[in-house]
Amino acid sequence: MADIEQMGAEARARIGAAGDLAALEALRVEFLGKQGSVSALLKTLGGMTPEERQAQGPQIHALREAVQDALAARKDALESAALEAQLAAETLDLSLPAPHAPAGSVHPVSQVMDELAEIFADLGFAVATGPEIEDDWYNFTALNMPESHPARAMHDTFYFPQAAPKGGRMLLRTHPSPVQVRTMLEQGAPLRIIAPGRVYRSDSDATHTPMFHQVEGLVIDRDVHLGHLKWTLETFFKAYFERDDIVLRLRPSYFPFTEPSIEFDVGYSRETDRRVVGGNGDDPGHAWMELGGSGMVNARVIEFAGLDPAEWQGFAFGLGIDRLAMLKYGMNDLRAFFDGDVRWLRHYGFSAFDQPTLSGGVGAAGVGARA
Ligand code: FA5
Repeated sequence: MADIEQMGAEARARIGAAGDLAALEALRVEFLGKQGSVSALLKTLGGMTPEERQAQGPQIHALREAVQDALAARKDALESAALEAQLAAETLDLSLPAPHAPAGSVHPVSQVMDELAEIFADLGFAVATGPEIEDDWYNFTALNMPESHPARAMHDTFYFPQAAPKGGRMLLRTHPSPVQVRTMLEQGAPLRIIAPGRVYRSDSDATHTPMFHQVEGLVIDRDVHLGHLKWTLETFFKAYFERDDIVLRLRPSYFPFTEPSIEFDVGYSRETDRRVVGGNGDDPGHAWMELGGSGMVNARVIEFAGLDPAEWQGFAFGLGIDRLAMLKYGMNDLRAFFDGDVRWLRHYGFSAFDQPTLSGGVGAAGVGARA
């Protein structure tokens, strides 16, 4: 009995002195493990007479409990001491200012694309898309430009070596006009869509870059005429530039996929930056900038797209988005759009919170709140 009490006192003393959790675990194994000294005592109970067991059993069980309690208490004490030490070492001053986080900005081209989608959505146009790596057939043939058609040469096309499934070679689309054909084939008529996106041509100067952006528009319905096209373009430009005095100069032109075809220009100020001005581009200090091409969809294209031209007509237009951005926000050179210079982006970029809305004035928030 005295032995058991002494064992208990020694075990408690050693547990109380354990310096860390590893030492404590070693003591647990020493006392309570399979080969442990307290476990060995418990095993002796089996070989005792009932009287001996009655006398010694409670002490041996009490010893085991005392050792278990001492181990748990020491573990708690060691763990809270470790936590206190950690808290003392890791100070966090919540009154310090937040570290500088580099703020990104929305590229003007993305902003203008959102503005376009907002204005055309209000006129009932849905957004359609198509691949940038395009089949020769959709980019040219179905748009009434068979192989060896002279208009193909105007596009300075980037070709891939691979043959295209529908003939010719694969290419980087030179305009989003193939989306016209793809959408008519997929959805039939009537249709009212815009297709904004990247296009590619081997071309480079202050108003031409090898990759640029266009938005294609297409309306297919019964009884559509040139007046609808003119109204749509004028309504769009007034909403986009947010001024009612925009004058469009319409010039007869030629595109194989429209008949008749019209190119349109707006006046801009040549004296300061290239910014759109209302009124006549022929006024002193002003000039005209070509913004896009358009026309009534050629009957051949409607046939290629699987529709009956006797029943369905329509108009289409293609606008240079980069030039639209240039004229609204006053950039001088298109090439800087794609240099990735953060100083340019900081100056001309938009805050991600400037979502263009018609009710808020498309783009008006952007001008005042550049990132
Ligand atoms: C076309 O691409 C026709 N697909 C437009 C069209 C669509 C006509 C539907 C009729 C019906 P064009 O090659 O002119 O047309 O280009 C249209 C506009 O894209 C130009 O007016 C100009 O604003 C812009 N653009 C053309 N080339 C470049 C370039 N290299 N860099 C920047 N903008 C360009």
